[in-house]
Amino acid sequence: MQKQECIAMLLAGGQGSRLGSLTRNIAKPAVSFCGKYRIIDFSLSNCANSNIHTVGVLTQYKPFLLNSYIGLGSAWNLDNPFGGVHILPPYVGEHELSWYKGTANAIYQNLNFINFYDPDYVLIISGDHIYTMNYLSMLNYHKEKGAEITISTIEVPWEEVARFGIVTTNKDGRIIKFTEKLANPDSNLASMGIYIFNWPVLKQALFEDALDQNSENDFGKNIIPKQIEQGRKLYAYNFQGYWRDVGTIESYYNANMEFLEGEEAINLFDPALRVFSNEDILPPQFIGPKAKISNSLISNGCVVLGDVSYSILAPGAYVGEGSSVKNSILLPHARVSVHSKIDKTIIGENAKIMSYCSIGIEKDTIVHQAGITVVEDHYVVGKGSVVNAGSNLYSTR
Ligand code: ADQ
Ligand code: ADP
Repeated sequence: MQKQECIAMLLAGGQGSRLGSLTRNIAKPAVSFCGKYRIIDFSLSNCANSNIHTVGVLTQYKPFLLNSYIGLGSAWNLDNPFGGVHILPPYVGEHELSWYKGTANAIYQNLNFINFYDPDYVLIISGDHIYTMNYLSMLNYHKEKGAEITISTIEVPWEEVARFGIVTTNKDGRIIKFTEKLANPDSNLASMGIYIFNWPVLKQALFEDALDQNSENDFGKNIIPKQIEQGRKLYAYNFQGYWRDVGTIESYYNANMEFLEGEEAINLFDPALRVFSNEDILPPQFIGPKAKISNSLISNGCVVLGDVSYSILAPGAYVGEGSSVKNSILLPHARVSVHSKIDKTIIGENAKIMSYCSIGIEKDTIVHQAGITVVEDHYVVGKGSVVNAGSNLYSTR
């Protein structure tokens, strides 16, 4: 074993209940994103691109697909003799039969893992963010500032501040105040939930937190505010670039669609910050003789016989003859049969829309069907659901 300067702990255990039926039976980080990727690809690729070769992935909710997807980490170049990707399921000990409580508890239960590598720094990241970042730039900043803890931050629109931890800094970038998900904070500089800790500082903070009966064992709610209170040196690393927390259907839909706009989202062609994925090997996409496709991402294994515009098709998706798909996202192996019209819809993995359906198009009878939810003005067809032939679904909102 080679001593590592910095190892990463990737939090991938959240249920993602706000993604509703898309996370039925799978953890949020394993949800398909932007065609050929899954959400966790971005964080794992960032580790590889930052030369962080040891990554502990903390799982909890429905980890099966996530575990098999990550495998040995070869897809992200993270399989190596001196570190690698390690899946860390919740500890079930003799006296303790508990799942991870908060994010801090998840790391606390794996202190032995970190001890084994005895790093100087621990990078804590999350499995449900879409961004490319070289963590070494953040680590350099952490060292330059002589920080004990560095939090990566980004300015978010004022309407969204309540979804985030918000920091206030002095002129030097030192964090003087941190509030977690408050309705009216006094800044819009949000924590990205990405932290670098000096390892001894993290260890001590987690031990103290574990002894505190009133703590929810959460980084945002407990650990960070407590460290500021204790006078620790916390700095904000102001990240410049694209970053999205895709925790809700709206943010998930919008982030996907941003990849069709080109300029604003991530440059997926950047050789220094490549995004890797462990996509199944599938045949080349087949575009039929009558198909019309514009402004869309079409992945391997797709068959398009109808019309597709402003949409993203994940591997193995199918659009039958006479059907049209607009402003929509088809997740892996989703199927739209013949003569159906689909607009502003997310179709979950393996879900099927039978023939002569209309979703989100005409204002007509509203058919309620199991497996379909309406979020804002988008339809979500749950993973594995079937929409019967001839159904007409339209939101009156
Ligand atoms: P949230 O995004 O609400 O806020 P949280 O629910 O704590 O954060 O989840 C963070 C990550 O940890 C997610 O990837 C989740 O899947 C995972 N996770 C949650 N509980 C876990 C557990 N017990 N075991 C393993 N993994 C777990 C946080 C910060 C805010 C910040 C936002 C930015 O608290 O301050 O602004 O992230 O998105
Ligand atoms: P699938 O093979 O995908 O199950 P079919 O091609 O057998 O579907 O179509 C069957 C259903 O499609 C019928 O029950 C009917 O509701 C609907 N359907 C068929 N033709 C029409 C049409 N011209 N207009 C509207 N709905 C139709």
